[in-house]
Amino acid sequence: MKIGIVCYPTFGGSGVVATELGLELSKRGHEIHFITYNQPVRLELLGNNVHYHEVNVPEYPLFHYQPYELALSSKLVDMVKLHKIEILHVHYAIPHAYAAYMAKKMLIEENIYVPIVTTLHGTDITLVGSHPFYKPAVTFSINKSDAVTAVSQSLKEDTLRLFDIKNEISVVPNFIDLSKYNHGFTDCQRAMMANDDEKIITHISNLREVKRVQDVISVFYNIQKEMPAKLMLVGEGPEREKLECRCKELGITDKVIFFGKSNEIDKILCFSDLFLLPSQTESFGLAALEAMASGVPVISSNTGGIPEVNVHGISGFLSNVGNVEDMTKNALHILSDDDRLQAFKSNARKESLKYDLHNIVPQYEVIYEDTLAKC
Ligand code: GMT
Repeated sequence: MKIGIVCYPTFGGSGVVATELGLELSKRGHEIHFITYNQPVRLELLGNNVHYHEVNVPEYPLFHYQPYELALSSKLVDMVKLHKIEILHVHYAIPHAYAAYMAKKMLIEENIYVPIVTTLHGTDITLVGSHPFYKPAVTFSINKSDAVTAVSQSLKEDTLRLFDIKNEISVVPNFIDLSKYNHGFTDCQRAMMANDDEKIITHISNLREVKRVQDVISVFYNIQKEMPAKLMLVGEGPEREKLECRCKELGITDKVIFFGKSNEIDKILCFSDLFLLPSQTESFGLAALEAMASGVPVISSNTGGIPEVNVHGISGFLSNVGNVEDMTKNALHILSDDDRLQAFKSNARKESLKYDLHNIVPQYEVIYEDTLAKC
């Protein structure tokens, strides 16, 4: 199949999933066209089957807001015609599903029919999409998609609760390429980060308020009072300055490493002992799955789709949002006994196996085939 993929090319989970999906589909013989405003961060290899088409939005002083949707839908029309793209798969409803629908309508005028598969990722539904300013357009574009998928059962339920949806929503969970998380200890650079007796705690996110990174700092502060430990914070975002100030106030600056954005999270996870994800809302928690694939147990909140990924008492523990005391108790329970830590590490890796891309990507292929067959 010739598949056009629209996504955010940034470090966010939706862009990562879309990129990994495209790369795997290309290995399975499909011709993939990424259509977005920058080369996706994990798109390192452009082979014969993988193409990237940049959407340009020329600045014009009359426009207070530059019309990205318009530029994207025009680009989609051009690329569908030029490369004979058969299906468009858009990740994150806003504004991608809307722009794809406009492209589809323009193409119908030229007797070209290209169906749209929309994948909902989380904040496009729970935070941004349900805002009254966007809600009618999001409802419309979900209902006009030829197929709709959500990355967790929880996100599907949220979508049905928050919007008036007439379309069927299939749950296709996020996935990872487990082979990338299979490091032997030879690849690990633990010694550069911490002493042998120090436990390494990690958090990876875009450091936005919804991630509750202040809770990460609080849990870590409690842990390091009980045992030697270091905190690795990976990612960039609006909360960073506040977090640095908080670490200073608590006197733990020398124990907290801010990595910024990283393309090598597997290398950081491979020397981690525990992963913290105390988010306010989380449709899936791809970062938690990436940690588990590296054999890192997860202490998380029990919000949204996280309980579908992190299994309480097996791959880690779940607590109510904001319950720092419970998260601390659970973290210390895992970290304070080496045999127990090893058992949780091995369970975390085992639980991640069901999300291997070889199990999940074929589910998208079936959706594409069914959608094309219906046209
Ligand atoms: O907030 C983020 O983590 C970024 C956001 C995105 O769209 O890139 O992530 C959402 O999609 C990810 C991939 O499907 C999910 O793993 C995240 O849980 C989801 N984030 C939220 O729901 C807050």
